[in-house]
Amino acid sequence: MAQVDFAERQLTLKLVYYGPPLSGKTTNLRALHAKVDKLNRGRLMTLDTRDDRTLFFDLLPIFFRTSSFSFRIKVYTVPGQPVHEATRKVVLAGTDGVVFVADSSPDQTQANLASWQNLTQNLKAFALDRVPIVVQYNKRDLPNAVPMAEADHFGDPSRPLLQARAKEGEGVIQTFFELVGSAWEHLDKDLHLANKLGIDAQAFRKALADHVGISESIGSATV
Ligand SMILES: Nc1nc2c(ncn2[C@@H]2O[C@H](COP(=O)(O)OP(=O)(O)O)[C@@H](O)[C@H]2O)c(=O)[nH]1
Ligand SMILES: [Mg+2]
Repeated sequence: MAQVDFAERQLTLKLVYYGPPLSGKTTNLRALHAKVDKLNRGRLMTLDTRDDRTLFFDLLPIFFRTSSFSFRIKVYTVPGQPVHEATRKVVLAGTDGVVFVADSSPDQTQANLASWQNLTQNLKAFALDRVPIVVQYNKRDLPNAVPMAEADHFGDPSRPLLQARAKEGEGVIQTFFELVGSAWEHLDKDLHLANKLGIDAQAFRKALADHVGISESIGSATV
């Protein structure tokens, strides 16, 4: 759950990039790190997965302030390999939203589904099954990428599917903004952020775009 400190006028959100092994979660974070102004982000911490370690994840802190409030967003990735289940649970605990990075490669269809099922199971165990999930189909550059018309909607035909080529930085900011906006709206229902902070969802999205966004993101962030 988000931490909100009214005395310090600070809100901290936790977001997690989830998905099968090698779908491009770390690449998303690297691209975000490269695109966000360095005044608005901390060091990208990435730990390479080796089987003799117990805890691996990437973490990118992003922050910005408005005239009245400061915001911190901690963005994590989880390791996708089944063996790292314990790490996934630790990282997922208390999340305010999830980007599910699906792999567009046709031979990863089953791996996508297995990871999705693992995600929904873990969210349920944490009573987080209502947090927003944004699905991103990454690696759209692959010549044999699964056509979007045939892509799995993971149980909800009306679920929007975002597209990305994270390696080239395409679609990364859009995905991030989509999730941050949805996470705000989700939290607002419980915490009444708009009332307490004097900033509504639209103003929050605009502040995010103004402070963290780059030109390519502004349009998509405000629709
Ligand atoms: N073709 C292609 N490869 C990608 C893309 N994004 C990531 N990759 C590659 O996929 C591999 C796994 O990426 P990584 O971010 O480490 O995956 P993670 O295990 O989900 O963190 C790397 O070789 C990346 O360069 C993409 O958009 N297109
Ligand atoms: Mg990774």
